[in-house]
Amino acid sequence: MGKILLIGGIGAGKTSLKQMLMNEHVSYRKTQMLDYSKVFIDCPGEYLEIPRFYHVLIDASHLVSEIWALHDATKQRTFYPPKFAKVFNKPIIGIITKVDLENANVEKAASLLSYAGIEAPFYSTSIMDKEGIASLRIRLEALNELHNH
Ligand SMILES: Nc1nc2c(ncn2[C@@H]2O[C@H](COP(=O)(O)OP(=O)(O)O)[C@@H](O)[C@H]2O)c(=O)[nH]1
Ligand SMILES: [Mg+2]
Repeated sequence: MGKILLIGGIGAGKTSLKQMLMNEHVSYRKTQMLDYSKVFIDCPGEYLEIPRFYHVLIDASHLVSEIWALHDATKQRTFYPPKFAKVFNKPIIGIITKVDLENANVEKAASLLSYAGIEAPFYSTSIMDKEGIASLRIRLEALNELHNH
């Protein structure tokens, strides 16, 4: 099973994106604990924001085939430490969320993801107008195809 670990700060849009991709009803509910669904491991944002929880993310990364690192396009600062991507021994892709919002700054978000050691190109997404959702769904299907053989 090609599982995916979702990481990102509180409110970055991890649960919304997961719900949209899993065709779940998108509703706002803060994640209280690791949510092991079939495909995604969805962690509370605190695990990225509070360094003493980093080990939980690192442990969870051993269970997945890739990591999706989210950054909210409206946030001018990042919780990712420099080169954070390098602590994981798994492929990691960058996803810029909330690009529909007026104050979204995609270039700034891209530079913050690069600072975290994540390589471009990044996916720009919105759950409001569904930008980037089809590309991510294709990636998800390809990953599952690969790991189910
Ligand atoms: N405008 C807009 N709001 C979003 C988007 N994605 C998530 N949100 C909102 O951002 C808030 C936090 O989302 P959530 O998925 O709970 O973030 P999480 O803490 O990373 O799981 C919620 O109010 C969502 O409705 C998006 O693409 N566009
Ligand atoms: Mg959540």
